[in-house]
Amino acid sequence: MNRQSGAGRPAVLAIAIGDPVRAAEWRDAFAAAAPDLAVLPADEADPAAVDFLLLWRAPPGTAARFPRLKAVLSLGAGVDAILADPAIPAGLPVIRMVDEALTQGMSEYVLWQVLRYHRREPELAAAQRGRRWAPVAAPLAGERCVGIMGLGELGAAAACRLAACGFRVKGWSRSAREVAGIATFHGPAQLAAFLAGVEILVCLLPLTPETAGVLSAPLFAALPRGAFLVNAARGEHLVEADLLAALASGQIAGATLDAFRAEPLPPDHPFWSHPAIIVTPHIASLTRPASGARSLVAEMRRILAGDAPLHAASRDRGY
Ligand code: NDP
Ligand code: OXD
Repeated sequence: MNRQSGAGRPAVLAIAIGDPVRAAEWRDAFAAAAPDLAVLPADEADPAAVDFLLLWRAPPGTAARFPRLKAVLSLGAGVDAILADPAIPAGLPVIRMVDEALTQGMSEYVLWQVLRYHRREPELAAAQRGRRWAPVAAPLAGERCVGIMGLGELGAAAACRLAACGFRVKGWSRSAREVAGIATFHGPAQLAAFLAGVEILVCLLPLTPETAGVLSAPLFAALPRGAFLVNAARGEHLVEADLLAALASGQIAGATLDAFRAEPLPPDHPFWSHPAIIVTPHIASLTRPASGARSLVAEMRRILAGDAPLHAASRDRGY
């Protein structure tokens, strides 16, 4: 770390990740990124000696067990679960995962799914299943309008990747944003203008009280008939019954879903077998331990040096 905790000893990071294999990978990655940082599993640490806590899918109340934390670090970009913990101390910084590899992975996932729908893969796949030779013409990218909800770290990069491929891209955020080559909209008042003409809609919003349930019947109705949906954000953004109804009516022609209200998606959930739904198991972009640990070590160094972290979530905004 090159820095002491302030108590004349190396800084201590405790890891609270449910999956033990993943926890061990992260421990190794932090040891490589900061050999002078003491890293240990949260349940083996002396709570009063822990400076930083890495959290992923830990039970509520976990952070409150450590009285001297300087910050909580999130293994994921989304901090909704951490901020929803009623026991998390009010002024404690919560650091989001912002990492180039995570961003690149998400842009690749979005590009993959957008190209599937753009090139009419569902129709081609159905034709193949029926042994039908059924040529379909796809428009060129410049004739296709893609909308990205959320123009943050992930959404803005995905939007730029799509624009670089020639798509017409619109983006929607909470506050006004300028992104080169993207038509930008913000706030509830501009949502309808954003959605108009969007043939493939990608959700990369954080989960907050304002965004929960945003992917619902009124939003689907504001898209052109036969639009496609890609939700790589959170399951709670989607009103599941509204999607099923929109698919049944043809208002939505297909959906790719990566995040779900219940994960793992229960075996009897209708999404698994729906012919117009692609399910991926929350893999749109996985945080890679090596680069993720480097990003978080940089944040810990800033905090130990008395500087403001770059990627602290805002408690007021909820993301
Ligand atoms: P950021 O915080 O960087 O960006 C969030 C964007 O959403 C910002 O542009 C923000 O607007 C916008 N936004 C927030 N609230 C609203 C609102 N009420 N109305 C309109 N726009 C809003 O987040 P990231 O890009 O890093 O991550 C986004 C989400 O992606 C994460 O929260 C997580 O849920 C999901 N994710 C999913 C993964 C997966 O594998 N499926 C992997 C990683 C993340 P503004 O610019 O004005 O602040
Ligand atoms: C997430 C992540 O927030 O995996 O979903 O980073």
